[in-house]
Amino acid sequence: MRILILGGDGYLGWATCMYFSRRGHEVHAMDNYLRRRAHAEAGTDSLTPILESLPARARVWREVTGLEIGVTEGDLNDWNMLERVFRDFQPEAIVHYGEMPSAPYSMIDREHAVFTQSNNVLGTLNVLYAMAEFTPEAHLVKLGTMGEYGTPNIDIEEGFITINHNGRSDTLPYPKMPGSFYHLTKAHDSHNIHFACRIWGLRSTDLNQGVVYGIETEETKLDPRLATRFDYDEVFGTALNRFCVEAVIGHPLTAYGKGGQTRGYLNILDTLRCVELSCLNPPELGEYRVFNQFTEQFSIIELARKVQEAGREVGIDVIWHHYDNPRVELEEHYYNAKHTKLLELGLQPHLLSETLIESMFAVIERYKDRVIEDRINPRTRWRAVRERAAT
Ligand code: USQ
Repeated sequence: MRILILGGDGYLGWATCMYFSRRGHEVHAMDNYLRRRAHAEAGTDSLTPILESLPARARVWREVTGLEIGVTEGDLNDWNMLERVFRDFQPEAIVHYGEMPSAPYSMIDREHAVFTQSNNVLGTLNVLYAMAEFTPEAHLVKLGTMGEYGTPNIDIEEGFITINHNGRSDTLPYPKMPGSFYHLTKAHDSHNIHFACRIWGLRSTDLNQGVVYGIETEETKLDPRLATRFDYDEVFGTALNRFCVEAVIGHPLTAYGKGGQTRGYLNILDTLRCVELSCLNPPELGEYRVFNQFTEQFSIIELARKVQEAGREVGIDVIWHHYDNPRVELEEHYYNAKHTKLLELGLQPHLLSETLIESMFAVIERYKDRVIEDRINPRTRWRAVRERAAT
């Protein structure tokens, strides 16, 4: 299958490029390096050393495996470039990770919020137009987020809910209540994608993914130069990945607030398999479907305890602090999200175990001298604009 991977330089994007290439697909990666630029501006970096560009990564991939990955260094908001990629490559599937992925980044200030929304929402709108014009039969596999739903006090369904109202019934998109300007972009994208499927007959799978953890895949292990990025800083790092780095360097685990915040989590290996299952089982033309992509749910305190137990096994003394929560979110709440559709397609989850956490510790240990410790504690406050206005 010809697969275009948007955001092919990122944590999941690069791992996905190699995964599909190794399984015989023709892969083309596109990326505008926005995350590399954001790190350079903030003085932070990936824990794992990664090669300087996508062409360099593709060169080493060819050297190690003999396989080709095509590359375009460019922006989804550059229509001429996007048009050229779609015309030349004629993708059958488009795996779309090409967005600014961080909730804290989107909450820094007005400029970051506006950039996040225009980059993500307009970039995806361009992708929809490119599909409608050049590859109307292709399948868009779009990375959405479980954060689109927020934390409602009822069960979360997979994308749609049947509502009985005043004696009538309909199946409608599940209500959205995202928790950051970033998470909101994914909800806006979902509406645009659903609309494009309805009016133009496009097809799409919206993957509402939970928080991903893990540092290695079968392909990254082939050669250290094939590492994918791994962020642990307060802006781009996510809960479990951060906790593992914090444990290894002896920093208290940064549990925000009461720590009852519960989310869906999954191993990076399962992300790759879920995206593959979606590509291999496309929806009908005109269909917009939603899969909730996670394998287990945990609260922050449960995660901290797991990291602490894994630490005990390998002689690391792990402590955690309840940090003043920089976000505005429920810290104790009901959470029960359905996630059966990918299992029905054949997903066999890699569940979180102490052994897995210990193997993450071992990889982190190798690179621990690269950790910039003063970028770990939370700084980005959701109410910053109101706090600034009040002083
Ligand atoms: N949290 C802590 N301590 C930390 C980091 C996070 O207690 O050091 C808490 C947060 O307050 C939040 C929860 O952990 O309650 C999850 O935060 P996160 O930073 O791990 O993940 P989040 O901001 O929700 O975003 C991440 C990805 C995003 C993806 C989302 C899936 O960055 O791209 O969309 O996970 S989900 O969380 O299901 O919405």
